[in-house]
Amino acid sequence: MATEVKLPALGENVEGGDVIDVRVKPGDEVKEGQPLIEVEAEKSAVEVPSPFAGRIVQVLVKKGDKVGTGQTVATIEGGNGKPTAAHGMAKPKAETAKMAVPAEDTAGAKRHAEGAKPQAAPAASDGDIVPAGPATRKLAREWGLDLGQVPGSGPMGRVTQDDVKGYVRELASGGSHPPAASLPNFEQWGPVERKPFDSIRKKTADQVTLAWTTIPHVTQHDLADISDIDAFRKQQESKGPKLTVTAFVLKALAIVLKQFPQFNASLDSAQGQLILKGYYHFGVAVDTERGLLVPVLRNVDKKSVREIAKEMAELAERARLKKITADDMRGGTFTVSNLGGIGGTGFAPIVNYPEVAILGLSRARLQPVHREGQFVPRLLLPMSLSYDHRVIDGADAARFTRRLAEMLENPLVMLLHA
Ligand code: CAO
Repeated sequence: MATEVKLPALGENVEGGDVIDVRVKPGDEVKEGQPLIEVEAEKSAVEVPSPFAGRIVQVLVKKGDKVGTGQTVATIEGGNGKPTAAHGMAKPKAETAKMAVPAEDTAGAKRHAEGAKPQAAPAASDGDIVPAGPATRKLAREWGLDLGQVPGSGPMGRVTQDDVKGYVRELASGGSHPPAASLPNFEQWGPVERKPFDSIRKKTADQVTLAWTTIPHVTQHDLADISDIDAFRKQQESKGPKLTVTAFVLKALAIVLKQFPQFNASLDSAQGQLILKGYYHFGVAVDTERGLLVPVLRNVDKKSVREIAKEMAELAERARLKKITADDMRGGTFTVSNLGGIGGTGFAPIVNYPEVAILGLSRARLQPVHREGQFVPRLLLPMSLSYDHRVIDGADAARFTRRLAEMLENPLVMLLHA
């Protein structure tokens, strides 16, 4: 018999939200904890996971629908309608086979930013199964946390990703988060406008806070002479999709990352492992009207510069037309942020957690370079590599940016690499 999956309470005084993504269709086999739909409520996205493994019988909502708390969103058969023990639900009831896991940390960050005391159940004691979803467990493992120490704010003390992230921030700030300083009444000095902090802004805020509080950052700067690449780009202008600076950098990066695999990695501190990834999927920061989005270009190492340029332009266009999906922004191994179209001489980007390095590009400028006894004008591209110092040493970062610069200075060398 099929079991109904209902929309759980999404937060205090939140009666429902808008369906922004439907991840399954009838007939799909789903695993316990696998997201079924994504709902935006109070401008933050919430994934509604499958309460148990089974087969989807019906999906009763579609993208754009408004759904209320308690409304049936799907029916599933199999799994006895009960979450398994591995899922961490202690004493499941029929009603508790409905749960939501925040896709990204928003409530936790907000709670801490506001300096309010978390409304959380006490941490589980030794021997208890800590109720938490697979994504939360993974997050805790990545940080080397004992989930039992994290107070859970969900139903029946369930630990959410928010709780884990909030707990990490609290540890990072020395154990007790200082209350946010109260703001003065700005209106006393003149007119002000109060605008809501929208969901993309909130997600960006959470992501950068997470990265900044978790990763010890260092930034390495270097310059790459891209005069020859620029001349070639211009020469190719009439022959198909525009070859951009970003496309050449992405291509060179895929080669250099194979030589420096620790930069294409994630740190699993719980397992004491560095996870070296054998695929090269690069996030590219795109400036959109709605704010920063980072779609991922996949298998860059297997693509030509022309293909990369074309795909990059399509991805950026989709991002700007609001056609990008959550999946388009997942699975990146390294990120590039090119602010050179706007200007600047250098900046220190924040690593896109759980990656370990990010490359920032600033505006390439003609500069005098001393060569064979005279100064010649060359186009120099400023590169700023921020990296996780737990994983990467400064000397390797300097070698990495130098190798990348050499690759861009002698683009023919790229032909020698697979
Ligand atoms: N140096 C000099 N000129 C550059 C350059 C650089 N590093 N990067 C781009 N340009 C030039 C381009 O050649 C283009 O000039 P022409 O039209 O004369 O050829 C112009 O600047 C605009 O380029 P672009 O921005 O479209 O370049 P792109 O296709 O290489 O970049 C993208 C695509 C998506 C990276 C870019 O549009 C973008 O959104 N950048 C902003 C990223 C961002 O917001 N980062 C911050 C994240 S952290 O807060």
